[in-house]
Amino acid sequence: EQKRIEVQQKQQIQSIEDLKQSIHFLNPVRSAKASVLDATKTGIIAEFKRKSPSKGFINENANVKEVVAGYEQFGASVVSVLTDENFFGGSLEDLQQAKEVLSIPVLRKDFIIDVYQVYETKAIGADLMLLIAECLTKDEVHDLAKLAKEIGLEVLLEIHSEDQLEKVNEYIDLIGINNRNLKTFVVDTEKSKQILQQLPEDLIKVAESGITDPEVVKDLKEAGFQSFLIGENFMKNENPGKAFQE
Ligand code: IGP
Repeated sequence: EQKRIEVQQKQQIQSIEDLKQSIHFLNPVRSAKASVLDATKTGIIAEFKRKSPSKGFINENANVKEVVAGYEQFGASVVSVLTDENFFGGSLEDLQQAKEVLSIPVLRKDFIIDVYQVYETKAIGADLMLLIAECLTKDEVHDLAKLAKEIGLEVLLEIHSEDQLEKVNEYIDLIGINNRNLKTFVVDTEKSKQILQQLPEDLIKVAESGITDPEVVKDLKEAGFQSFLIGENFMKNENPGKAFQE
């Protein structure tokens, strides 16, 4: 509720009706699923993130357009943009700016908890929306994902433990396993590999967080992950796009 009020304040209270009006339903969605599977790209979802609760500032003054253009140039399949301001120093505007210079799909990374934010996600030009199982009931995941699909967004559901698997439904396109515990910040890729064994076949499987070197990517790929969400390891460099290339 608090989050919803803040979002509305930031937006100068655009009504949900205004948001619905502003959505171009016929805009072709850039499919993240397709882009991740495109063999000419790397399968990496490269994230634009200025700061994080675990690290504080990573790259405070990064220029969003420069960074994401670099990501695309060097083979990212998807770009993720944090729009949460409180914890991650992001904004809706960051995502809008990213979208202006990209031709690959853009993921809105935020704590989505209600219908308003789903329309907002579409209105700012995102192609794909994150839902975090830990923050939502099974019914909420269902309703938000269903709405997202209806208005032309793909959905990435993030889970962190086996018991959250029951929240997967037919509206989910990609499933992310977060290597990092959101409460303790501990990274554990072995646990993610175990959970992977139990995922439905037809979903695209994304390994998220704490990936710091190519060896880890190789290991996770061999385990069966098709995509890798990486932020800090790129953002901590002065030129994150170039860091991606290396
Ligand atoms: C990226 P990292 O360790 O490479 O910067 O992680 C991404 O996985 C992380 O930012 C993230 C996140 C989230 C942020 C994963 N799930 C949920 C905010 C909300």
